[in-house]
Amino acid sequence: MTLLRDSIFSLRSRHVRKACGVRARVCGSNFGTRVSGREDFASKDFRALLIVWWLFAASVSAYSQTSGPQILKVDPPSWWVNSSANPVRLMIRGRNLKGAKVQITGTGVRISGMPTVNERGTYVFVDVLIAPNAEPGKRELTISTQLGSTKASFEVLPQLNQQNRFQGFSPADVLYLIMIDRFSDGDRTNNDPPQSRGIYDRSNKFAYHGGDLQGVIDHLPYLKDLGVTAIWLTPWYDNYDHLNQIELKEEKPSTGFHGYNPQNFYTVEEHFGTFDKLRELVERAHRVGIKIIQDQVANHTGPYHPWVDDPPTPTWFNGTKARHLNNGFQTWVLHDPRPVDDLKRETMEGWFLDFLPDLNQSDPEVSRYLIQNTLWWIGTTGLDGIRMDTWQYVPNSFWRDWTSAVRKEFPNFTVVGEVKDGDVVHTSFFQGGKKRFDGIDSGLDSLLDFPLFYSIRDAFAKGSRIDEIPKTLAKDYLYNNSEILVTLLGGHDDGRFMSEKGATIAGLKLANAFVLTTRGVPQLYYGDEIAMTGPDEPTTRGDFPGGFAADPKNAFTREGRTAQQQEIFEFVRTLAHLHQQLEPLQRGKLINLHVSEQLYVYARKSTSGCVVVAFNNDIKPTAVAFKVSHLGLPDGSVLNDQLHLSTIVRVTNGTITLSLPARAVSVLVKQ
Ligand SMILES: [Ca+2]
Ligand SMILES: [Ca+2]
Ligand SMILES: [Ca+2]
Repeated sequence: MTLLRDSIFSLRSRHVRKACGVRARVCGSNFGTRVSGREDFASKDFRALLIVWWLFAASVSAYSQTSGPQILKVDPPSWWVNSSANPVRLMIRGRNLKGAKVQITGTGVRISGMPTVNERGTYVFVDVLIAPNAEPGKRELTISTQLGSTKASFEVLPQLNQQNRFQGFSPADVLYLIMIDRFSDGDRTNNDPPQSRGIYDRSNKFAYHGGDLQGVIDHLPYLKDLGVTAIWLTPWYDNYDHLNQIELKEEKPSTGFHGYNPQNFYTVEEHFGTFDKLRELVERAHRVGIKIIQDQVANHTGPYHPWVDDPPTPTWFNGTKARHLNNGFQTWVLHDPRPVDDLKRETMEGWFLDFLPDLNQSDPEVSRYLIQNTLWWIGTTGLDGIRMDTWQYVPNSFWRDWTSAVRKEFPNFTVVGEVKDGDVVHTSFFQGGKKRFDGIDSGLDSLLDFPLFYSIRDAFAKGSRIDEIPKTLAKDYLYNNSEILVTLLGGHDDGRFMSEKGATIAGLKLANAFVLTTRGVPQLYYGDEIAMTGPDEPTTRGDFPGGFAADPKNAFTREGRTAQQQEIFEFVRTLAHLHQQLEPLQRGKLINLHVSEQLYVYARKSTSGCVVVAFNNDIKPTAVAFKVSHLGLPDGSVLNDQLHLSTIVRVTNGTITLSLPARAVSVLVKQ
């Protein structure tokens, strides 16, 4: 009975709070003015009547449900001891939850404060405090209303040891982006799972193809041999289980094989494997010195997320399925100190492609949910970094809270944000480390270097002027820290390098040599090391040959590669290993030595020495001379070309004179 009375009291007090909140402005204007004593008493009587009416209405509304509570989901399902996020807020989804009270049984845990329930009685928010000495194991939640009670499970986890976990990434790493569905099918039993029958079809480029986490585990030795030290995996969240009738591709329904349309932020997509398989991948990658970077989405959900029809709070999304802004991608207004407010709102709150529900991070429950979700994936798996999707469409005020929560729990962690733009002025605005004109430091470490990506494509694929590259790099001062930017020549949202008009293997080699020797954190895209083609999305997301059982050739092995594939593979492998072996390529300062229309020579200089890199992007051979005396290379120094070991140059009169064949690169290191 005590429980019942508490429940009624808590429910009523919540409704009273809400009533006053909603009416505050009206109350203030009507009742706040000094009037005669008689009128004042009348007003008080009216106010009392109003409160009684609200209490009555609240009770009627509370008991209009006719069945006991049902629980469908608890987010997060677990948390670990000694976390900086304590208490952890549970969002319990179910039915008939109006007036719900939550208890937790078991040692070392307790409910903190009163739960709150949304208006439809479909979500309860409640805080759980975990004692530092709480024993790991399952705990039981009891959710009760006047009409009954039900149980749900919550697990206390041990805190993962920091060693070899939560490592972050740095310019010493070589990243490799894998689209899970298209890399390797290591487990054929999950290709057409019972949960989501009928969306696996390798002959359909918009369907699932069977790639999974086991396929990545199986190829860790391949990646290690290639010289990769960190893998960025496209999102592994559970995506919708059926055809997407909203997003038509070539006039046909699509699927969420790419992972960017979550229907559940706390589960691994069943086509990719299980949570245990993910943990196994992280552990086994760490054992061979490879880090794992998770691709996260915080701007939106997939179009079929259960929240779309049943939002946990009235302001969970910006707008509703029926009534919302459409994102017009007027992104320049985001760094404009004099923005047109409506345009800014459209870009920040508009639904991506008009159908991806835009999360409202200004709702404190949304913010808390997203922050905890990020911490949960890191804290339960031990992963090392995050690539955050659609960074610029989320308010900086949220990112400030999100990055500080991540850093508080995992101090070495690194985050790279996706701001897809070719303009350094725009891109650099989003990097953290200092307050911008909006008075906020987003805390973001790194950005995908798209301005440089476009220059790389122009110079090395299309054969345009190479000096566009140093011209782009000359704007580095706009970044707070350009050394940590992630450099790339290909990714999953753009056509492949080799499908650009004019692309050649020679050009692809130059592009790889540049990415792996310039400043920043080099990122490779799966399959570029064997010159895969694909002019658009999703053909740029083709299946890696040999990753799937029926494949006639296995390009993961030397025997399975064509002569041309072997040539580029060996070249990328050599550069990736040089990047690991030559410390100046990881931490050295970038110094431009010579730039002309199709020649670019630079050094990477650190306290341990220097590496000189020279490009001829012209279709005819040439010679170039450049000063090196300021690099600590005295006359008589002899340098070897690491890519053609028979090539030796000598410093004379403080100068190196170098002959370069057509479309060639030299990486020179002092003997
Ligand atoms: Ca599979
Ligand atoms: Ca699914
Ligand atoms: Ca948004």
